[in-house]
Amino acid sequence: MRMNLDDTIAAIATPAGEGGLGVIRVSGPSAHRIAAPLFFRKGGKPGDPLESHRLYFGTLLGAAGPVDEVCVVYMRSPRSYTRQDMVEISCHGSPAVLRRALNTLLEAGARMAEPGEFTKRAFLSGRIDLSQAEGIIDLIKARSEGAARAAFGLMQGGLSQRIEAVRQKLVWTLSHLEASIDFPDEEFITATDDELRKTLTEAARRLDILIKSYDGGRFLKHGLSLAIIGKPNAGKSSLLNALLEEERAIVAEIPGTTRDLIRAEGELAGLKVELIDTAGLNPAPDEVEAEGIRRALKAAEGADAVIGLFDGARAWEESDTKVLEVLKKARLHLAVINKADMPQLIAWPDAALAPVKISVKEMRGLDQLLTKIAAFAHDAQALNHEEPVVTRARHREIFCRIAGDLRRAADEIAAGRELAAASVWDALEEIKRFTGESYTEEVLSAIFDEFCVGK
Ligand SMILES: Nc1nc2c(ncn2[C@@H]2O[C@H](COP(=O)(O)OP(=O)(O)OP(=O)(O)O)[C@@H](O)[C@H]2O)c(=O)[nH]1
Ligand SMILES: [Mg+2]
Repeated sequence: MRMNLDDTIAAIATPAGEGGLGVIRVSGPSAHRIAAPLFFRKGGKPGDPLESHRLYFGTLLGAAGPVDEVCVVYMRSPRSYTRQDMVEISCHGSPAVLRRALNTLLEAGARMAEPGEFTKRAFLSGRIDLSQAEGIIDLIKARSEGAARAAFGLMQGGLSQRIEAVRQKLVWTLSHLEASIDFPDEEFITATDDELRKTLTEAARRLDILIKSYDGGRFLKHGLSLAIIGKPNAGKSSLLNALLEEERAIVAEIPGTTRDLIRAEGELAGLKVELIDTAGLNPAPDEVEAEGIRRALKAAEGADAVIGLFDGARAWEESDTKVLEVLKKARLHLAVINKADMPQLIAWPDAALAPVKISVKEMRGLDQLLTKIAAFAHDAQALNHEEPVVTRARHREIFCRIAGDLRRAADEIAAGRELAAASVWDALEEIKRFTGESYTEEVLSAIFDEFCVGK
């Protein structure tokens, strides 16, 4: 990706296809010089200067005549998305019109923008830090309410503020550490070892909270995969259909109805979820069932969370023991007894694992089940809107390294303040990587290549 900020770039910012409106953005030092002569407003003439932050209605002119009736706004630097001079042109949302309008701008001297180049300029100009740029892309790509909320927080600088608070503590700690290193003989009053240790561990603890929010955050962004396992006829397919509120999987009285995995995406409790219905774990399967069971076990192993579904209307069987065993291997697991509308013959064998009781037939207990599923994905902390949630692996890795540096620094104070100071410096370097104050071209490309053209 080119880094030249002096080029004036242009791109269509709205998705391809028919639409009420389509928007073209132009950013760079020549934005006004390129765009203004192409715009003709009633009572004016082409090339009339545009006032900043004022919406104009008129005609966009191409070499071969008028292109479209448009609204145009000029945003003078630094009050724009990129902090550069920008022009935004709203045309009718026709791919043909937009292409022509864009070509007109390119012929007049703009260069086609690369993916994410507008946001990259916003970052390079210092309007946003790197994590906020990441929030913007996450927001564009958010597929559920929860993901959008987390991305919005990141874009607004929710995580940056937390990290800034940590950084200030580290700067304070460092000033005390270094004062006693630089002037060992003087009677400087610096914080005691205990005070410094306390500050460092407290900062590490704050990072732990953020790190802990990652699982919930990751699920918010990518969705939670949830496999349903159980013996034949327990009602797995019925449960999948009920949760999705559509007849996705075949339900029948005949055991062994589902033979292959059925994957379906849905939104449960504001959360993107991929549900996986599986073949019943029949202890004496035929050949096809045996393959289905292998796939079921593999799905349970690979899923983020597993529901073990038991049939309350039947006595406990060997196949239930197998289901329970597989279930408990999953880090996030939930035992559910179905068919609560029938006389209960099941004797629950595991005092340590309390099952949720439901009846899919009568739609009973499903709310409680949904609450438990939501709790899988975001513990109370991640659900709390005030708290930023970590959704990106890059952030989690950096926070883990910082927390490690700080704990090491706390341990090192007793052995020598120089040692501890070096560890705090390491932590400050990591913070710069988070904000993008120090970056490599590789990291930037990895982030901005995710963007679409026009953002
Ligand atoms: N009484 C009662 N019947 C239910 C309930 N849930 C499902 N069933 C019935 O149980 C039978 C089996 O349901 P399925 O959803 O196909 O069961 P499954 O676990 O997917 O079965 P396999 O695919 O064969 O492993 C069907 O006749 C359902 O109508 C319930 O809550 N109460
Ligand atoms: Mg089934």
